[in-house]
Amino acid sequence: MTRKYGIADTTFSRVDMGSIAYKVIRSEDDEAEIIRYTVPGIKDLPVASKRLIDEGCDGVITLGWVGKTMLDKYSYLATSIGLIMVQILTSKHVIDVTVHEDEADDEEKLKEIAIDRATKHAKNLVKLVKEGKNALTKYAGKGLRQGYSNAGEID
Ligand code: RDL
Ligand code: RDL
Repeated sequence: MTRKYGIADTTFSRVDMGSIAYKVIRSEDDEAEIIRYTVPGIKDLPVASKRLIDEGCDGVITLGWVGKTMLDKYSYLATSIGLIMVQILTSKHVIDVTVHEDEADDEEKLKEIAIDRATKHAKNLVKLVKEGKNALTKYAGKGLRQGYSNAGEID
């Protein structure tokens, strides 16, 4: 059966992470079907994810961008709870890639974080969908990070 991946992204985002996720998923799973759904902002991502799963996606990656204000941060908290609810209701992974605008001062660094985070999590999603529960077990406890270099294991 063809594996099916969903990509949910936003027009609010300042980096086109949806296209990055698309390319990574395509190169990691060349037979896959990929459906992309672009919405205005992060609070629209939970329903977009749910609809992608209802359409048969085995897993979804969301790509969101959070502004600097408290209101933006509350919007992300609501979004995150919504995305977790979608996962619980559907028993499917919704891998949440979020870039917080205050993670870096300059735009180049923010873009770097966005590309790294979207790329690494797209790979994580493909592994989880293709191989299941133990796909990431060989990396357990390794201090892996997305958006930055890895923190590493404490020995
Ligand atoms: O449903 C339409 C909008 O309410 C929805 O798209 C929101 O996610 C938009 N939005 C905010 O209202 C907000 O206060 C966003 C942010 N902050 C944000 O930081 N990032 C977004 N959307 O993607
Ligand atoms: O769905 C993919 C990720 O969003 C998810 O794995 C998160 O749990 C990753 N994550 C954060 O986004 C974050 O801001 C983690 C932490 N902080 C954290 O402190 N510890 C984690 N994950 O294990």
